[in-house]
Amino acid sequence: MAKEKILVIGASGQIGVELTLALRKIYGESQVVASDLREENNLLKGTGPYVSLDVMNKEMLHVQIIRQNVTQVYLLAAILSATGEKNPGLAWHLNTQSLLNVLDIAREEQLQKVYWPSSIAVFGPTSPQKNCPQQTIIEPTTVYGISKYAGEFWCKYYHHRFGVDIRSIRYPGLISYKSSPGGGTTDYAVEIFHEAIEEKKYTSFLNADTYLPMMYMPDAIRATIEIMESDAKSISVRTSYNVAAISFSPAEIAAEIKKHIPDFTINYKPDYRQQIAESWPQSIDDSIARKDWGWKHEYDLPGMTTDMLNNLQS
Ligand code: NAD
Ligand code: AKB
Repeated sequence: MAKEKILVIGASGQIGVELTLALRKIYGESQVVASDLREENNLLKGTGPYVSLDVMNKEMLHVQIIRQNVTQVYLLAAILSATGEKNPGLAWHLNTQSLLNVLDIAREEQLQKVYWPSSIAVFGPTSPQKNCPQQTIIEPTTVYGISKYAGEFWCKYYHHRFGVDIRSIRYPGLISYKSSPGGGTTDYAVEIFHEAIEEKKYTSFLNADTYLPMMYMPDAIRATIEIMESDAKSISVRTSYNVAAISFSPAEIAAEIKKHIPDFTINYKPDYRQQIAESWPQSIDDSIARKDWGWKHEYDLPGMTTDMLNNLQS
């Protein structure tokens, strides 16, 4: 069997950096090509091949996939919820056209597998707020959520119609220390750690009691690799899987940080992102991912907080 050759698109972003490094550990440095519109992230430098690539340029993308003998694509390029509301047309265009470009090429070149993430942003104010199930009322109110929901059905369509083996996870808000988040509503949960260490205070753009589903990056990377390595027969959801780990509010994470930094203080100045956060569920039911491919999170709020602070402080 030919060796896998992986192309990561959007590799300099919050997930891309850590996912590329994790994939290189598994498949070998030269087998994982990192690509992005922006410059190579410093953490990736010297760890494997990098190409500058605009996913919207389908011809160039196709050339790269053929030239590099790519067998799997991880598509991470997107505009996230908060930035999307500032330029809805651009967010829709990038988030949907990038996926269609990759799906078309995957069909034509018969790529072995494709990964594309969706988000809890597909859910809207009419979805259940607690333990939001896989299948429920889904009426997103952000352009980001609309683009992700449409994308999920393109994935299902290309799978059923053309046999493209595309797999997807609805990530919650992701918390990481290696690379910075890129314009989401859940970004406060990363910023708070940096400010706690540097300033010992933080002004949250979400209200104290705004609960959102979240996950620590090591769990998210493991979920991504586990779903991609699962037997195709175990993947019953070809739109995108709910996955969950922790749910907390700004007040709760601040209290957890305070256990490590006793003079840390938080205040609240909600902005336009409050409305986005309120449109999303507070917690997610991921029982189907747990049953189908054995998903299980490891980090809870205290474990994640300790690890974030230790890593940022060192
Ligand atoms: P990010 O904004 O940090 O990274 C996206 C990367 O894509 C950036 O490096 C950007 O330069 C690149 N990019 C943008 N336009 C491009 C183009 N035309 N061609 C090539 N590259 C381009 O985002 P992220 O947080 O790493 O998210 C990755 C994926 O995961 C996205 O689909 C996002 O919707 C999804 N997701 C992320 C989270 C989260 O909390 N980070 C949660 C749910 C879903
Ligand atoms: C965002 O806040 O936009 C992302 C997401 C949950 O998709 N972190």
